[in-house]
Amino acid sequence: MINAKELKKAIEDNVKVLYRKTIDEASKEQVFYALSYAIKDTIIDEWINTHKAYDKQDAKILYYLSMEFLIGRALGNNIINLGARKEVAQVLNELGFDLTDIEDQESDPALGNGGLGRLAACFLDSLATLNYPAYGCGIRYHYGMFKQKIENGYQKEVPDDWIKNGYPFEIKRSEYSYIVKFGGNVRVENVNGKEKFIQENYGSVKAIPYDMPVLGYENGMVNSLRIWDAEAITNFSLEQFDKGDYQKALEQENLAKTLVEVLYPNDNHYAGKELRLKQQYFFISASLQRAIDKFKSHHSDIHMLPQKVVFQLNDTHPTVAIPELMRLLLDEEGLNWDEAWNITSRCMAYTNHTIMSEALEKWPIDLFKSLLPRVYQIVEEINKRFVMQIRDRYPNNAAEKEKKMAILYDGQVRMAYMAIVTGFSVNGVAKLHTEILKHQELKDFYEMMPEKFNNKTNGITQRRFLLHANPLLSDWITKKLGSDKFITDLPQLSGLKQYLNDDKSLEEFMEIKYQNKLRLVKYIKEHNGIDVNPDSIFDVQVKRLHEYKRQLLNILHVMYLYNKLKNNDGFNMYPRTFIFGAKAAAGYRRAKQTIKLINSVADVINNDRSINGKIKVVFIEDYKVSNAEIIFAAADVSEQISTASKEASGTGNMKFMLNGAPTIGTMDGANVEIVEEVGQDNAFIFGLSSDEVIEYENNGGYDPMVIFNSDSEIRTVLMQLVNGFYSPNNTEEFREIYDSLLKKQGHDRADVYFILKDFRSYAKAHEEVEKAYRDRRRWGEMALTQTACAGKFSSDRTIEEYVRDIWHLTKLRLDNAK
Ligand code: 9GP
Repeated sequence: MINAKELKKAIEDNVKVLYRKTIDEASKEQVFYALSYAIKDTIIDEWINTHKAYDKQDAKILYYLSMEFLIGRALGNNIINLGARKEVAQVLNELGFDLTDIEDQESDPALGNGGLGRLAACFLDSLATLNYPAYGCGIRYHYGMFKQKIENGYQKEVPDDWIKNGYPFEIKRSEYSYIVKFGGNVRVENVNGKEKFIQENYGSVKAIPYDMPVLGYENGMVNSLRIWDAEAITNFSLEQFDKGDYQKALEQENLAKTLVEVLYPNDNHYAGKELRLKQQYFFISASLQRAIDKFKSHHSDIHMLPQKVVFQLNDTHPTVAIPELMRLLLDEEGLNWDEAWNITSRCMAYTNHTIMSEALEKWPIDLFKSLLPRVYQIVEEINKRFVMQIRDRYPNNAAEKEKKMAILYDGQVRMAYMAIVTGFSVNGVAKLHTEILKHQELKDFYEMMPEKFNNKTNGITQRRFLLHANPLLSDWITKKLGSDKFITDLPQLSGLKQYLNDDKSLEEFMEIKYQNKLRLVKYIKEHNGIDVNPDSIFDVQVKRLHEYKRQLLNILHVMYLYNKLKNNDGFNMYPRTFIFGAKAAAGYRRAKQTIKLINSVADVINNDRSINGKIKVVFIEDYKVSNAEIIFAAADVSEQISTASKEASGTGNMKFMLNGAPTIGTMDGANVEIVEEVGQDNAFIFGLSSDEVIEYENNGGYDPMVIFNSDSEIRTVLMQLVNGFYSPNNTEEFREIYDSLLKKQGHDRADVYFILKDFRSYAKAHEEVEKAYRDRRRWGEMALTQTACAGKFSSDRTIEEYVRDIWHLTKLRLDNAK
């Protein structure tokens, strides 16, 4: 518990010590640091205590291995989880500062791209809240996800130097450094009749961990997020200098410098760059070496590892953990193959987050082999043994099965297959996704090893996305339910259903939404300079920009509405604000063109006085965790419009739902389960089903030209892409987008994401949205239903399922816990 007097003194003292200033002279940024260090001080004992309890209770530990942790700002979240928001706000008030202003000083640690990294961050929050011993293991990228600027409608990427001024919530732990080796060759020696594999002529770096505290909610539990930084091995370099091997020493300096420099800004798309594989091996090797050492400090028998350690592979990115653990067990621990395999396959579990083929990592064998020569030998052996199994099991069609399932095939290392073959669990992230994996994408594996497959529908943490993001709503819920138990038990929200028939409660709920809309209006004015009408419907699509997520469908529909407004005097439209927020990977042309299109449409529509502000289009620059919180709380409508079958789960959909925004969406990912919870009547569903999409993909039969020729309104919208309507200075600006919808692409089909096919049913669903919104009571009921039914989508539920079915962890007891 925070002691207000002590906290005040600590802030004042920190300002003095850090900046030689008194509090009345301090800037907001200085107060941010002073407060953050004070908060860290209050956490530190619990952090130490938690890790002592790990040791004392000989706890089984989860290592959540992930290239990305999109944690967002820590200060506010830590204060929330300490249960001290009101006290801290009060103390700051007394010192003449506002807590929200101070929180705004923190740079957003953006060590992730989107859903995958944010999920990892939500999981850490839930693990600590539920008392499960766990480390998040990742990379301390010096530059996180780029900051997005919009210039003249185009996205511009600006480096995100998030640690420039130091990050108050991390501790460098040099004592746990490890060496990671790259390249060279492997020499085999015979030692006492046993083969010994020695990697030589390699380059190496030192991996140094930085720990960040991950607080449970008011339970005294503090887990760690461990992110690895790289340094050159100085003494080794000196030795090289002595030998005159100047080049080698420089290479090591360089390797260390570049290794952790940047996060690859690709979401659902793998870049195939050598540096990326180096990053993967770097953090995996260091994390595994540390996990084994930690285990060995309490146990003498390495065979016990699966009882005490479990590694979850967050997508294929950390899969090199499999051969690396084998290497450590074979070469360092001296086990034989069968022993090492037995341990490895019982320690490793894999989560698949996508069926998008461009996201499934495959490494060219030559690259893999030259970078990780010993690890590659092990991959070869794993593959050889698996291929033998295939031949045994499918004597009549072995060649075909090998083509579909072998880890090494066609000059490539197929990482997902290695994870499936080795691990004891393979899970998808929403029911529909898991079914597609089992019966389409990974059907051969499912047939061969069905017992490994399971579903874990994603979730989000209500501590950040309700308590922190929407304090008005959380306070109201607490009042209505007579308790704040929902903070750690989200299904309690179902208690709100009793207010669905209560006009007064519905009005209160709508008033909170209105206040949150005003907060967003202010943000948009400050950041975009656009005036937005808070009485309009806030229709929001925020997520990474990707063709399959179909921001294009959304903006084409806006263009269509605008045409209707302009051309049809009788067309009566409820005012709408279409809000977009999305970053495009720097090298993703089509995505960047879509951003330009949205901004060009915004320019034309927002400046057309003749439509009386009936439509506004806002592209929020630099969508990130901190502004996401403001956006979710203010949304009336949640756009979840991916081509069915493509979005594995989605988690933004859950954040909107929790904050009372009904979904307009396809039956894709977790939308399906959201509809299950709220009922068909409380969602606006449209478009092809996943089965229909897959059927068209496999057997053809869809020609967008037919729609273009027969639907004049759609045709007009498409023509406006190429007649200068939105790009008077360059009619070719959007030609590629136009072509992608109508002309055969690399794929052999046009409109690969079925935008024209789904357009009419999307427009119809929007009409339904408007109809429902016009009926204030109905809308209130619908909106409250979303929040009341959101219980299932807490990451606490997801984590309990992982623990029950995969990790088998035991809750830690904390003696000094509150
Ligand atoms: O695209 C999925 C998204 O649907 C899901 O919610 C998220 C978390 O499971 O993972 C995303 N996948 C990736 O970013 C790459 O596999």
